[in-house]
Amino acid sequence: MNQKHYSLDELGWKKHFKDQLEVENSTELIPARVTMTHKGHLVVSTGESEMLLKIAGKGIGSLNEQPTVGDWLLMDSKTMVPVKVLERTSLLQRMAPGQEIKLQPIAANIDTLFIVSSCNSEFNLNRIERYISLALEAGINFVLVLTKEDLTEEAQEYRRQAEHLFKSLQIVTVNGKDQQSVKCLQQWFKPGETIALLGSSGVGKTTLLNTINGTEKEKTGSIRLGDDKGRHTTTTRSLHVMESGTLLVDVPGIRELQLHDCHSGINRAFSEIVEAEEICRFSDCSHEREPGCAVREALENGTITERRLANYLKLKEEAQKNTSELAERAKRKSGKKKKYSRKWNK
Ligand SMILES: Nc1nc2c(ncn2[C@@H]2O[C@H](COP(=O)(O)OP(=O)(O)OP(=O)(O)O)[C@@H](O)[C@H]2O)c(=O)[nH]1
Ligand SMILES: [Mg+2]
Ligand SMILES: [Zn+2]
Repeated sequence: MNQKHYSLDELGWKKHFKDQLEVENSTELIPARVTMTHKGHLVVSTGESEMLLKIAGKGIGSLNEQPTVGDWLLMDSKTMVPVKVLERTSLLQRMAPGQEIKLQPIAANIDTLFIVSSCNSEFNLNRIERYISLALEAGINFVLVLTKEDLTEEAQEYRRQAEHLFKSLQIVTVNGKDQQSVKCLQQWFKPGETIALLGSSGVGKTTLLNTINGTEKEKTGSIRLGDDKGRHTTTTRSLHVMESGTLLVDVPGIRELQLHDCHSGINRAFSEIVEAEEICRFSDCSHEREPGCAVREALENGTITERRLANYLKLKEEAQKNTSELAERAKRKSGKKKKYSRKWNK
């Protein structure tokens, strides 16, 4: 963030958070928003000043949640130690990449998600459906932003393909490097509202931020020739106040967006399949060969596509597997705790 001073409202302080502070009924607590997270530390802003907080071991002190960019914290006004993460209006999270089975918060208190994808070989319908499911699960507004329209003659073809992904999906095609071109995004810019930019590395998230901001402040990086893959240029999650009063969150490119506990999001993202499933005669139907299966029928008459059905089944299975593995892990952990406390109580 820049050095300017902001009011709490300008940082996105809303009634939902004010109400929680009132319940605390303490003049010793002051709110601050997480404006940056990086390995080992995070930065919070009270509007008046910014502070760097170290994350020791698993988290910060005894906080009730692992804070992420966009979160509101209550700080002890004397020690400036965070004592609480306020309940969020929304949370975008995924399975953490790597071996360990755990969740990773991506960004909190987001009002609108810009799903950023490019008009090149990065464009992938299955992947966009993941982001749509995530936004629907989080209960937030979402827009598909297709960048690099200036590098292809086919931008409208990309848009046309994406239109079928969700009823009345909001889609814009832009040249993220051009100020005139990104003006179409202004319709979602509202003071105090927070927008997150999410997508693969190299799609131009930081470029969009810089162009909207009118500065080249944040580092961008070229993509590889041949496969259009980015180089993971951005390594921090950061929140920026735009001139319009909107707050933009830029995050590192996402390699893999593994979903968990996303049942309602997936169902809403694939409603035509769920509708066919509901009228299917067989409660345990695999929708593969069963004669009279309503899903097969919908495939034949074109209401459902093979691609969407396959992606729907894949996402559902993945989300279920991740949810049960997380539950299993939590059970194991609480079992261990009980064992220790029993030992100590002897
Ligand atoms: N021609 C053109 N180039 C673009 C556009 N958007 C981004 N680029 C270029 O694409 C490359 C990647 O852009 P970045 O903004 O660094 O991408 P990013 O999504 O932030 O990538 P990570 O930080 O790695 O996640 C840079 O060379 C940009 O100049 C666009 O709309 N048109
Ligand atoms: Mg970036
Ligand atoms: Zn069936």
